[in-house]
Amino acid sequence: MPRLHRIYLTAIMLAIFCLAVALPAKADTILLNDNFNNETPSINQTTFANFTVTRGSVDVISGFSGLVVDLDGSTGAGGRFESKTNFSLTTGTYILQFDLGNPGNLDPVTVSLGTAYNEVFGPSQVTGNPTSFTRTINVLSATSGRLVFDQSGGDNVGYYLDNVSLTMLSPNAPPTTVPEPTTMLLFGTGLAGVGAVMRRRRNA
Ligand SMILES: [Ca+2]
Ligand SMILES: [Ca+2]
Ligand SMILES: [Ca+2]
Repeated sequence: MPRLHRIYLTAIMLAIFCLAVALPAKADTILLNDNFNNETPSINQTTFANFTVTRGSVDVISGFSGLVVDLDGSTGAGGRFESKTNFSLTTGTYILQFDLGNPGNLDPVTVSLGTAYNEVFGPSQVTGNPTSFTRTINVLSATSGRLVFDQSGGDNVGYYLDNVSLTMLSPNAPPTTVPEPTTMLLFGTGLAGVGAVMRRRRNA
């Protein structure tokens, strides 16, 4: 193989290797995934696989995707719907997803995950049936917390909750990962090598 081609090939291989190092394999951890379809339909339901009702009441009813949870039950007091698990949140990135449907409810619901996340959803956010939400939560120092859906009001009409999931991304997964400076340096060296070969070829 001519020397020029060998240098060119080496530079390309180096660049590919550096890219592979900068993008490690993903291994996400699903902490919670619940579509409520195995619950028992009932007004003022108190028994759930993954949640407890710690204030007011909620209903389990047929909704847009099998069974859903009406966050304002039938007792005139909006529900506080809290995960049984007190999640241990190590430093990293978490993805929270859930669907909210709006059957004409005007009262906001507060969604929280310990001190790591807190957001209020009202009628201007929950417009469809269902409206899907995805939130990226960056935990900067280790903490713990339960996932809570706290429905205000007490007119027996709340948001419909469904398809709740919480996933911890692998420690090195995008979008928070910044490649190590040494990796970027190697990658840069590889590109510089390719550039030098290209220039030499042009000048030949
Ligand atoms: Ca469902
Ligand atoms: Ca209700
Ligand atoms: Ca309401």
